[in-house]
Amino acid sequence: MNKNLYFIMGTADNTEQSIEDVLEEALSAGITEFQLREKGPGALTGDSLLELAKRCKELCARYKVPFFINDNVDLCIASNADGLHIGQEDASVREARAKIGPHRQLGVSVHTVEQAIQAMQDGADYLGIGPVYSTSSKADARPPSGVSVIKEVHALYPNIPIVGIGGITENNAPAVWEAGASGIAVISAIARSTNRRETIQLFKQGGAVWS
Ligand code: 3NM
Repeated sequence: MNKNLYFIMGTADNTEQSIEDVLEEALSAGITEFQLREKGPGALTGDSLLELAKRCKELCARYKVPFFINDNVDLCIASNADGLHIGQEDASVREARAKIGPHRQLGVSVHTVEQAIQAMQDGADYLGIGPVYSTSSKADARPPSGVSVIKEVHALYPNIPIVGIGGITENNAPAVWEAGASGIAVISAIARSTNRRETIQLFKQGGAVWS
């Protein structure tokens, strides 16, 4: 991953538009990863969730953008997703790696340097570090830690791909790049944008080190 704009969305993140409509617009505007994160009010389950995941996978494939599933190993495999993202409270990293196989990407949310080292040892391909800023998109989010953990992990392991997450907008994104992140993950700034194409362009222009 290198200067990536990683969009995350579920049904609860925009009650006015379908995920497919938002996703298609975001894909055509230049996001580089998509993660389906189906949590909270109105979250789909069972077959309707699987059907949604398959439609998202197809859309992403059309744009050659990797499709990730949040916290659901079975759905990841059933929808033929390109990757899985798990948190500290979800399945163990080793177990998840064993189930999804060596070719799918595995992302793990970490909050400390120790967790970062452990996740990489256990088979993570990239780390999600946050919340950088305060967020209303995650019910059980921790207090924001700014960019300090990103800086710390990046200084110790400059080659580990880090994705900053939590309250990141096109305006505060530059500090996250400067801290050493190779990607920025965003829910509300894109899902709730009233001018999605412009928002995505601003994200892409805003990182001085964007390539
Ligand atoms: N994980 P928004 S913060 C899904 O800190 C998620 O691990 C976080 O949404 C973490 O861009 C977060 O709207 C929510 O703030 C990100």
